[in-house]
Amino acid sequence: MIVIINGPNLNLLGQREPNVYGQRSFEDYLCELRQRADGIEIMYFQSNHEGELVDAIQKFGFDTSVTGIVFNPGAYSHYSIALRDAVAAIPVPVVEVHISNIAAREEFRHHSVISAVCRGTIAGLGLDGYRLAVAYLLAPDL
Ligand code: CA2
Repeated sequence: MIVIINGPNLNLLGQREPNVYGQRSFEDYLCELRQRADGIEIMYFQSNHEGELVDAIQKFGFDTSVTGIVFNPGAYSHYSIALRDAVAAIPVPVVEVHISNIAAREEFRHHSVISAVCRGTIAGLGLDGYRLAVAYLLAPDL
């Protein structure tokens, strides 16, 4: 199983700021991703609350049936040491995804405190970043 975890405000995808985040809701995108995943189960969790995200990282991160976690921590990327510590504590590999190119945006978005404890980071490729992260986690040695 692959788990996708989205952080704060990502429930608003498709409703606001289409110039930055696109016009598609995550649920709509997830439907297509699941169809393309060819029988691989993709679990989805979104929360606007830091502690709930820590709980989810711990829950899925110690679950032996989880192959990998795709994590978009949203704005928490830039300052949540609690989420960084949670990711650092788990054995399941985590790929960080950002829909927008955070390096090309405001200075405060340039640094993610989560990146260093992730297997890798994909940023700026829109929702396609999630598909690429799932593909990597399913075949990291290819
Ligand atoms: O680019 C990304 O994926 C971000 O993680 C998105 C976060 C932002 O704080 C990070 O710097 C980069 C914000 C998500 C907000 O999503 C919205 C979607 C639609 C309308 C309003 C917000």
